[in-house]
Amino acid sequence: MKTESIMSNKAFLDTAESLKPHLYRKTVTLPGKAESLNRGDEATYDFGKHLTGRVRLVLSGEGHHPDAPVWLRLRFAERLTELSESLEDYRGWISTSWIQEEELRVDVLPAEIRLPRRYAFRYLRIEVRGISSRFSLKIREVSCEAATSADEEAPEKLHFRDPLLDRVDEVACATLRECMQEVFEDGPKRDRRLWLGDLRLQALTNYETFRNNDLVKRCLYLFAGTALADGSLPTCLFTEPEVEGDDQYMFDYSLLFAKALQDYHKETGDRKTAEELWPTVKAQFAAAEGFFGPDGLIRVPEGAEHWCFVDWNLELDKETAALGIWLYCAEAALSLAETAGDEAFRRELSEKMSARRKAAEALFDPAAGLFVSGPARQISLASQIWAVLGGLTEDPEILSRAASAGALKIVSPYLMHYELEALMKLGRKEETLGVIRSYWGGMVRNGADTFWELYDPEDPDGSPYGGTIVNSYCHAWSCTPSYFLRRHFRDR
Ligand code: RAM
Repeated sequence: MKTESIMSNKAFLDTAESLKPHLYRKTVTLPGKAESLNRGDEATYDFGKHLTGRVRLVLSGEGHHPDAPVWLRLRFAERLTELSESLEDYRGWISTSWIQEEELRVDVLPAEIRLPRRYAFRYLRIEVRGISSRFSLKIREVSCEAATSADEEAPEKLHFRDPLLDRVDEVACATLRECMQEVFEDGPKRDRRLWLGDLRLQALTNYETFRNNDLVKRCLYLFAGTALADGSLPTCLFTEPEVEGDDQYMFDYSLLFAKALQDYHKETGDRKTAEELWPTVKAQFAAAEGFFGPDGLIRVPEGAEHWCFVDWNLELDKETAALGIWLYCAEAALSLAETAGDEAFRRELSEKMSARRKAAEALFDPAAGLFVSGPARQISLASQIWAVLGGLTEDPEILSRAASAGALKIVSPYLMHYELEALMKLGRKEETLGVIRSYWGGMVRNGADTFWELYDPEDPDGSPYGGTIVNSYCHAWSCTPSYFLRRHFRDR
């Protein structure tokens, strides 16, 4: 087997570096407003669409020669509602430094100021916190040089018969475009980095839209290049000042590397990459073994907190979903093993799959007709979705039965994607479309021009981080309606 000699992390990272994308840049300029601003005044600029880029302000003074600095507070927001919250009131556990807010003192006017950071926003509010009473501030111009590695010409505009689907597709494409930077970022506001689970969904949608397949390849090599000593992959990675994997591992994200690689191989036919990264796939299956008990079922490791993601519903028991994810990714690994000519691994894995499918029968509650999870035998939508995708059931009614039984709900568009995959697998095409209309359409009705990190229709402003001000409202794992619509529903 020619690929068994594992390439070094350095060689993987060199390949990733050679695939660094070109960034397309476009400047959007807004003229200043007529009014001049005094202490306590503010002006809000609406750029009309979500932008990711660098901001420039052109300022001047009016009246007496400026005899004191101007003290400004700038707030950037993806949604207008963020401007009604304040940094001081945020009590959540995520760093407040994510909040896109700056204070600035300008000593000399007129001035042209280029802000040093990159922002993700549609709205900019400028507030004058301090200025001498002898002059006023005039904002002459605000502009943003927006950047993306997505070629905007690439996705042809689709025309659905239903205008809501048109809008959902447009917003989904905008979401992905904004997250396509030097890597597939999860969100350009937060966390601005490459996450494995997000990558798989971004790549899928990219194949139907911008088709920057080298960016997918780059991200796959970045992960392979940041593997830990035991070969397992970090759940996310940083690229600045240099590439470094995070120290966190998650069972599901690590395994989804196999699925992302299989998708990429299917899409591009790039066999060399599939072969070079095959040992990385195997290492994820080796790492996953530690989570199985002798009965072939998953056991949450003692004291483990973030061992597996699945969804942001904090009450979720993840054991059954994790088993489904393992089976789903194992299916992908079987096909990659064939490509890599690794017959021994293929045989061993397929035996394990049969045994674990058998073991999973213990997770089925025949009275409820549903899968349960964990010691409390929790019934969740997540467990049913992954039971379907893991091949544990083909029951076309299972998801609707779970919903009627009051199963624990989904809160992230990430898991909603897998619900759509499950519905499609069960042949429920109309319901898939129905969910796109109601769930992603729901965000559109709430004014989204990019799709959000979290959306719970019963609680649109909910956040697992203790405050919406740190939520990301342009989050790539939310972009997959364009994948479904463009692949399966072009005739609607
Ligand atoms: C958040 C980010 C990211 C996601 C992880 C699990 O921190 O939103 O997109 O993959 O959670």
